[in-house]
Amino acid sequence: MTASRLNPHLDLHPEVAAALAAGAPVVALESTIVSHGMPWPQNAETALAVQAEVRAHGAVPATIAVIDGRLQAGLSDAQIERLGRAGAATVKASRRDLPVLVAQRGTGATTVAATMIIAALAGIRVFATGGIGGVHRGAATSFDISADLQALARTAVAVVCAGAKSILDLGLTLEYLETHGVPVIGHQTDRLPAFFSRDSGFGVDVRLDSAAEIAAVMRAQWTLGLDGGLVVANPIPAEFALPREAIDGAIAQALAEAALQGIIGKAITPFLLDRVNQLSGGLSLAANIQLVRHNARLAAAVAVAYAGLQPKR
Ligand code: PSU
Ligand code: MN
Repeated sequence: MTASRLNPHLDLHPEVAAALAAGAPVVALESTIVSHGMPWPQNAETALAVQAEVRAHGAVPATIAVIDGRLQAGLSDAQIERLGRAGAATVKASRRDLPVLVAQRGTGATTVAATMIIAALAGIRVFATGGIGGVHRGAATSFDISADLQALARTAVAVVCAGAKSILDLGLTLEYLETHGVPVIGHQTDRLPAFFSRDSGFGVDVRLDSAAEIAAVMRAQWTLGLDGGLVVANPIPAEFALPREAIDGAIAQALAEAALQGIIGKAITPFLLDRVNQLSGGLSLAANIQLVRHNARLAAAVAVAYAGLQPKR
């Protein structure tokens, strides 16, 4: 690891440091999906496969986490394996956890929000994940709105995802993003995808069909001085999509169990993800793995296109 000159708490993997110095494409990847989003060993296997997808499509992967108080962009395979084995024993680190982990030299797996913040500190503008957090169902009384949405409002990173799971209220999530000026781009679709399914029933803000068009919007946004992020919603490939009915029952049951057990705060999303995985059987995990890999390929193409728009060094 190389200490970054950009921030005293940031370390870059040498390969990431070299790519950034050369203006070469880099794709950030999150680590909560490893620790809290999938079971061992598929979590670590998927993290490595996703990194390989990014490489195969011309960019350098930078999986992000906090290790012993250091913000790290780019992890070793051994570090990924450690996060995968530890699973939910690792702290799930969102925005507000970062200062505590840094000051106390703790270790945390970063959510979309925290990954965006660290990516931006490192100068990485494209990030691939599975699904983003959002406004939870019942938020009118629970106030549960993921910090991912505030990070999207203020952090200049494009997040390639398969939309969001319908454990969330997707309509309210779109309203929140609109209020905060976050473009929601559909890649080759005008429908907002809902993670396992290609259509949530809601539309996106704009449909763009190529990585080059997406990169052009990113560049326009940031040269306009509009500092926030963008959502690039990339629907799961049709051959891996699950019928809505196959997943709706699992989501309804998981939500009911969470309410019964009084699960709230940062515990709720991991609880719901885990229960939906269990209740829908191996089917949902297989789809999850495929969509993350698919997002990594698009993110690499967007990073390549975006790097091509930057002045040469
Ligand atoms: N949704 C998924 N898979 C995930 C997550 C959300 O389908 O792995 C993870 C991501 O790391 C996301 C986080 O940033 O959960 C959101 O948690 P919360 O709702 O507590 O902000
Ligand atoms: Mn929450």
